[in-house]
Amino acid sequence: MKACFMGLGYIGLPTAIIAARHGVEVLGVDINPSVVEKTNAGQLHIVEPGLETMLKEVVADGSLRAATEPSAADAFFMVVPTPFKGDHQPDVSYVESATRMVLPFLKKGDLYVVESTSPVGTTEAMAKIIFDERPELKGEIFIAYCPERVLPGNVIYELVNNDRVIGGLDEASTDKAIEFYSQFVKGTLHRTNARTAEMCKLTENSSRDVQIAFANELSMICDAAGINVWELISLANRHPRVNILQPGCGVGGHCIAVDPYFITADFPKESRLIAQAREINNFKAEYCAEKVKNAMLRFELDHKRKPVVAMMGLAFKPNIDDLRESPAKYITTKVMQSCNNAEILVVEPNIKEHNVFKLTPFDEAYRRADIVALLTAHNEFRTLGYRDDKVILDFCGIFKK
Ligand code: SAJ
Repeated sequence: MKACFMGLGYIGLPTAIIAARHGVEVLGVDINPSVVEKTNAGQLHIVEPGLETMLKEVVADGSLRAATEPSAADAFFMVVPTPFKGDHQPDVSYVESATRMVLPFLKKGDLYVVESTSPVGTTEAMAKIIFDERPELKGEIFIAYCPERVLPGNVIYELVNNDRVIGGLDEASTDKAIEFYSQFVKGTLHRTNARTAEMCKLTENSSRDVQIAFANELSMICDAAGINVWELISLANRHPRVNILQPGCGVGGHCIAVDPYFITADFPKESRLIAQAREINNFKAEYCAEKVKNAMLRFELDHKRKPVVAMMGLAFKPNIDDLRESPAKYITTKVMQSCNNAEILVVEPNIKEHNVFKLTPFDEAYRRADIVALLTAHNEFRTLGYRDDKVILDFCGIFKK
């Protein structure tokens, strides 16, 4: 069977590689020629442990090939970004343009799947585009929505082992999509309709966002009340039905900080909690920036000199090099903008060089700084000993102080 994956990013490329390893003849399509060139050369353009070896194998045995244009296949997968535009309105234009690219190649019996995180109704909207242009295909092709659930950094395992939700526009489409995914997914494939599957993806990430917002709100309450939030959460979690997540300096990444807006944009009156959670998590980053700035003013008043400040971590979560939507990066930028000539040392152990920030090794920054803002809980920072002679702002629970 031939499959065509539209989009060779963080999800499209790994899925294409895994499918190719399971006997599918795969064409990977990306509008970026350098991604296509690299992929055909067996070089991975994303960071994902273990994946490059697999890419080399499937390119070498001819089961995966990349191109900038699609061609005839038995199954087509839309795995392109869905960012937001304007005031957090979902932008499905990439899904639409990928759909228009495959339109001329669709034929009787083909499977068309949207994997991109999408607002409710997107699969139906794409079906309308397809049938408006190709009315003869009505009832002749299979259309489904099947979101991914993988955690970057653990993609190879999760792509194969996680359960998946598959929602067709009709029962036959769900069957056909399940038949495809069962070639390489060991997890259970749960059947539903397309709208429920779309909402399910948004629900999963919104659920996590709401839970993190609860932890972040607690951290601000505890700060005002003089209570150690880390101890508090660990004690509360001893209750058999309580499981509070960890506070941090905000929520980042391209999923959890984005997907809830796909619900709030379409259902503003009904999604007050989800919207509020987004606000709380965004506010937490502002709050942390203010904390650092206030500590700097206090230091200057007390010591009659400007402090040296270490901003520890730029990535959006521990032990990765991904800075997308990162609250740590946002806080660092805010502090630098108002630093009033104080020396700011920026630390990100997972990145060698950055085009905006001059990076300092983590141990050197920790040694030299008067004020240390711990923004991302990287493993390296856990090797540092707590120092009473510094002002330590432990936003991510390294020392749990
Ligand atoms: N975070 C906290 N406290 C916590 C846990 C996380 O502040 O207790 C923060 C992290 O620091 C980070 C943000 O939340 O800034 C998001 O990190 P994450 O590890 O929770 O999630 P992502 O964005 O890397 O991946 C999520 C996953 N979704 C869920 O766990 C419900 C993943 O399974 C999805 O496939 C992915 O989004 C996606 O692509 O949608």
